[in-house]
Order: sequence, then structure tokens, then C-alpha cells
Amino acid sequence: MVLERTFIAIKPDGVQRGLVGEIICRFESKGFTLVGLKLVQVSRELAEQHYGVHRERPFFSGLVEFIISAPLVAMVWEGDGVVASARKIIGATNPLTAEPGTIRGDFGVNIGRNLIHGSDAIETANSEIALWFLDEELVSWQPSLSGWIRE
Ligand code: DAT
Ligand code: MG
Repeated sequence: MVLERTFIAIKPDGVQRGLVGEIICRFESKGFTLVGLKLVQVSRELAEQHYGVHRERPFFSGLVEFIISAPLVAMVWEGDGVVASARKIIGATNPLTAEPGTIRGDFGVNIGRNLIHGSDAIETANSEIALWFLDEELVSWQPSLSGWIRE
């Protein structure tokens, strides 16, 4: 497996509902490594850039308004296959159809309040990490438990 990094954001609904700790716990417990973390009041410009791929979709303006409405928690997680694995931990886009055991399946009911963002591919992860974090905000470190988590 290749050590990857992915961009994860706990959206404003997750922060307001007090789910930051619970959500971080899911990634920590899995065995991934936190390498970047900050609470951000997002600018409209950053939100529009982040969701640029959805610019033509009918939900785009509502999505941007939601993302900038209150602080979110931006994170970078590192680990073997973390990009695809995080998407599984997060669950399907619509929380109503997301499997129980996933973050969206356990805590959400509405597609417009689905709690969390995760990069959908390695290339997307790289560009989202560069969009949200400066190089010096990311910390490369070796958890002392790593020998008990990966061979
Ligand atoms: P994901 O967040 O699972 O990668 P996406 O990239 O297709 O999903 O969409 C980005 C966000 O836009 C999604 O988390 C919630 C919102 N969204 C997507 N489809 C929507 C829809 N049909 N109605 C309202 N919001 C939607
Ligand atoms: Mg997406």
C-alpha cells in the first residue's frame, strides 16, 4: 500500500452539532494519522474554489452559503489507502442512504447537511490539500504506535 494523504472537512453542521470529537475519533481509531488541523471561517472565494466542479449544479449557491455560514474544521489525514478508505468511513453523499456505521449514515438525514467532506481521488486530495493548507501547516510525524498499526 502507498502512504497517501487526504483532505477532510467537518462542515459547519458537524461543528455546530458538537460532532468534531466523534468524527476525529473515527479516523484516529481506524489507525490514520492526523497531519493537519484547523478551525476555519471560510471565505466565499475559497468555498467557490473548493466546490468549483459543482459550479453549474442547481445546489451550488446553497452549498456555498452553507459552507461559509459558520466555522468548519479542515484536516489532512495520512495513511495506507486513506483517500478511498476515508470515503467509506464517511459514507454515501445522501445520509438517508448512507450505511449505518458510516459518519453520514449514523448522524445525518439530509443531503444538504451531510456533515463532512472527503476528497474523492488522490489527485483531488492533492489539489484540495494545497488549496486549504500551507506547506508549513502540515506536520510529518511518525506515531509511536505505527508498528502496531502497519507492518
Ligand atoms: P460528496 O460530498 O459525497 O463528494 P458531491 O461531491 O457529489 O458529494 O457533492 C458535494 C456536496 O454537494 C455534497 O456533500 C452535498 C451537496 N450535494 C450534492 N448533491 C446534492 C443534491 N442533489 N442536492 C443538494 N445538495 C447536494
Ligand atoms: Mg465530492
